[in-house]
Amino acid sequence: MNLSMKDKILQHFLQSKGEPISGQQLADELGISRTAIWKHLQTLQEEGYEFITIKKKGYQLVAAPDRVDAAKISSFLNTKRFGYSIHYFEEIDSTQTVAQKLARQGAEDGTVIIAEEQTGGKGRMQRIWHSAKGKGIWMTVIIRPNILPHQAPQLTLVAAVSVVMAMKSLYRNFTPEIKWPNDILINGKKCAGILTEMLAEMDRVDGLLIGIGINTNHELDDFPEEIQSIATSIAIEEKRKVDRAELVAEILKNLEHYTDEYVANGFTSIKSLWEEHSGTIGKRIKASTIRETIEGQAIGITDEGVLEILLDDGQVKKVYSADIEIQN
Ligand code: BTX
Repeated sequence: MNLSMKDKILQHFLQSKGEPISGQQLADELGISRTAIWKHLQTLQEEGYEFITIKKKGYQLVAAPDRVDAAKISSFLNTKRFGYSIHYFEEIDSTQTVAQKLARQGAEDGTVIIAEEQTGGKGRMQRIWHSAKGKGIWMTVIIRPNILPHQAPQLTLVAAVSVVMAMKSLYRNFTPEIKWPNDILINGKKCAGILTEMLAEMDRVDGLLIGIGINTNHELDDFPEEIQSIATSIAIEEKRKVDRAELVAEILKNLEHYTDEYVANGFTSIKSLWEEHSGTIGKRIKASTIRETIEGQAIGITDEGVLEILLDDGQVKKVYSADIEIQN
């Protein structure tokens, strides 16, 4: 893990779960002087972490700011390679843009770009993704599976499954559902969106940028008015604020696991997990494509992630890209 010395110190405190740590012990373990430890603690205090000194025991972390920085995420991380390189920003235009640059410079598989706030968050098809400061998870994971360009949409489905499974393992008060292609809805409202971009040559994928946006600790009025009726957050549905770093770590664990499973064993198990958690399959829907509007019953997805709709006249239509509305 490429943590700075300051982050390594912080990680020790976060993992100590409130127990004091002796300055000498920390200095010995990290191979630096006690003065250097003290200086790093000063910097952390300036960033909003609060420490107290306990006689004969050392320093105790008593308050931490609500951030999704590398040290915080690492303290929950349980992966083999994903999340070992984390690029954290207070504010950024879009994590996708930075990810693109880093991927071109050779960033390793599982590199994470995450920000507290995005000023130019991107949705699909040039749409805007609202990314309020400190409220959500706005991150891109660079992955480098050995696949062909036509398989890339399947990895988008892997990402949706990873997010839903992470929510299901951490929260109890709601059931998230995937809306084709890649929205995560809770009680019919959008809580998360996924945007996948690809760096590829004709016959080879260099990398995929899996952009994940999750409304996490928003109250309703943290959303701009125009989306208040269609958006929700985990905090609204779970009825409590949640730890964003814990959710990030859980998603990274799943994304690594399901990507490896996909590369080793193919798409079948991912496809059935996706269908199992989908709120679209089996429902009557209206799909608006650039050319037409189609109504019918969503009956499944193909191996390419294409949606199949059974029309009233018995024909099955394949939809590659559309906005869909689920009808009651
Ligand atoms: P999408 O095109 O499916 O969704 C965009 C639409 O969703 C908007 O037109 C608006 O109606 C609505 N919307 C915008 N912001 C929100 C929000 N916060 N909650 C609910 N609804 C909203 C989905 O695109 C893909 C989003 C990916 C976002 C991530 S964040 C990290 C990464 N960086 C980046 O710039 N984008 C991705």
